Amino acid sequence: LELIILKLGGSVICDKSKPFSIRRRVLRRIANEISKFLKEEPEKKLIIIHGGGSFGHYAVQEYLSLKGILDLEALVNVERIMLELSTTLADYFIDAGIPISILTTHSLVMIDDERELIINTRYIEQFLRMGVVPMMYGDLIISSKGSIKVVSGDTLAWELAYRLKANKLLFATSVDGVYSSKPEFPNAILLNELSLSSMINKVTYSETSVYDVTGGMFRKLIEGIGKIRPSMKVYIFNGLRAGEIYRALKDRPLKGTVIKP
Ligand code: IP8
Repeated sequence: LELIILKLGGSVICDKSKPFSIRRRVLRRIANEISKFLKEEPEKKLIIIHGGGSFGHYAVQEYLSLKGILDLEALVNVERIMLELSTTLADYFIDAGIPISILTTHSLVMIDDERELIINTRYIEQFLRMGVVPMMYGDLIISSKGSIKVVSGDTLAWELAYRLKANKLLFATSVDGVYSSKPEFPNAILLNELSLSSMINKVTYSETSVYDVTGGMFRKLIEGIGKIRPSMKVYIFNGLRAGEIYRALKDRPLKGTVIKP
C-alpha cells in the first residue's frame, strides 16, 4: 500500500506578511488537485500536514516577545488558533470531497526529555486503513518534563514519513525548490537534486560553502537526516504553481528538488 505525506507550507496556505490571512483561492485550487488525485487513485493513502503560516508563527512570536517564554496561556491560545486554521483548511478539503479528519497534533504528540517525539502512530494508521485522510499541523505540544515546545510541521512530516515507512514525502513550499544560494541572488541556481549527506559534509568541512538557503529551507533539510530512507521519494517544490501538487502526487515531471539520502 502506497503512503504519501504532503506537507503544505505555511506560506502556501497563508499570506505570511499579514497576520491571520488565508490564501483562499490557492486553498480552493489545492483542494481540487488533491481531490482529483484521490478520485483517480483511491487505493493510495495520504496524510496532510500543514504549517503555522500567519496564524501559529504570528501568535508564538507575540507570546515570546511579550513574556519571553511559552506558558499555559500561550499553549491554550496557540492551540486554539492553530485548530482554527486547520478547521478552515478542512472546510475547503471536505467541500472538495476529501475525507479529512483533523488529528490535533497536541493531543497525539508529546516530546520527551531527549527531544524525541512520542507519537500515537497506531491511531493514525487505523484512520488510514479506514480510508480517512488524516490532517495534522505544526503546533505547541507538551513535554514529559513539563515544558511547552513548538513542533514544526516539517519535523512532524519527516518523523511520520520515517515511522510509517512512507513511499513519498512532498514539501509544497512557496519557492521552486532548493537553490545553490539565496534565491534572490542572480547566480542562484535551482538544484534538481540534493543529497543530504553531501550537504552535511559541506556544513562540517567548510562553513562558507554551505548551501545558502533560507532558515526555513535549511532546517527542513537538516531534519531529514536520519529520517530519509533510500526507498522514500522526497520532493521540495512550489505549491503556489497551479497543478504542481497534482503532478507531484501523480509522479509526473515537475520543477523542484529531489532530496536523496
Ligand atoms: O510552520 C509551526 O509549524 P511550521 C507551528 O510547520 C507553530 O514550522 C505553532 C508556529
